[in-house]
Amino acid sequence: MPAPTDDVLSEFLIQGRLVEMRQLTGGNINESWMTAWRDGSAIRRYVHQRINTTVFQAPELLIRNHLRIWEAACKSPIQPPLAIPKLVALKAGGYLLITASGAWRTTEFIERSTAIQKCENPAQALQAAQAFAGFQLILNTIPTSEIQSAIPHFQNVPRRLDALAAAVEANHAGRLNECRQETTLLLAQRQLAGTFDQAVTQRTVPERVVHADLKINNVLFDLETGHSIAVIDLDACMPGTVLYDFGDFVRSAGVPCEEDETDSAKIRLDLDLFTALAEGYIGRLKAALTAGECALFHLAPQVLALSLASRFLTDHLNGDIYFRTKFPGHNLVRARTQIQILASLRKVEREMLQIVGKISGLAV
Ligand code: GN1
Ligand code: MG
Repeated sequence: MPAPTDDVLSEFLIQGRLVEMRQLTGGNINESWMTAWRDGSAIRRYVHQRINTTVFQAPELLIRNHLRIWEAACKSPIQPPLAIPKLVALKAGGYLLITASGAWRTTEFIERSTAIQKCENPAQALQAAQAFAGFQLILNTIPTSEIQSAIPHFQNVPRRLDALAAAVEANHAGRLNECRQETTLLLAQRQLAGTFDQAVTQRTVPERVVHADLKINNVLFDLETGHSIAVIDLDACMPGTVLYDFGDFVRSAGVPCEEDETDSAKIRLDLDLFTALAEGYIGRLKAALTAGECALFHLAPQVLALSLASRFLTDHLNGDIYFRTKFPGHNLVRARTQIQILASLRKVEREMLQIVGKISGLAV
């Protein structure tokens, strides 16, 4: 889809002359561009996003949630302070621009920052985890009734298996034969899939507002010090469980490879990275966590690997209609990587339980 044109950019309250524009290619759902504007001697940068309205059917909800979280972040006493993207207003008021070229939103770029695609070492993992925990401390101040999920049932893993079963049944793109083994394996994981829902229903795990996209590339690091300074991509913030977030974080940041890695030697959980992730996240949040949450953190990454594997495979079977793909069969490659992550997590389940037990103070 085309880049934002002048008639889109000129609707936002941005001063100066456009001097640079480049596409940011990291996301699987929305499309993003960064621009730089010269205003006298100052250069200011912005991020413009075309919101995927097939996925986010009520984009105004994203703005409402963002503003509520912004308010909570401004009031938060956490130290060191954590930045989140600041929305840029429209000249006509409001923050969401609907045009023939899409639903547009602009945020200020967080200067002197950089994102990473995978964790290089435990120190980086610890930094990222502390930032996500800090963000959770901010979210903990927002009642769940004040944030509305932009994607219904997003964290419901059993429904992800139902969607996979339906995709198998329909075999829309005629691809079932190449992935029968994977679908059978995933569809057999009903019990694991129900882990969170069961705990929430039994009230051993509370519902909180959570980020729901705790990938390593959603933390920004200070270019000079390497300290984590910001959390970005608030689109999936919704009521849910921190188990979902921690699971997503570990399955992405604890396995030091890309999401479409094919070299099986690289697709395994690194326990040193895991220890740092758990120390930074669970360690910092400890006082706010319940025993029910602490008892399931070691299983959460398995649930998330299962969920994402099912989502990628479903999309492959449906003909790649949800996640952006870079080559034919991309979603199948991604699904296989998550399946291997799931197997790797199973092998070290006991070690993970012990590490979490030590950090949370919960006897194992
Ligand atoms: C999508 O677009 P991105 O990278 O922020 C997806 C997440 C997945 C992730 C996998 C709204 O996030 O749930 O975990 O891809 N976001 C949505 O890389 O579905
Ligand atoms: Mg995202």
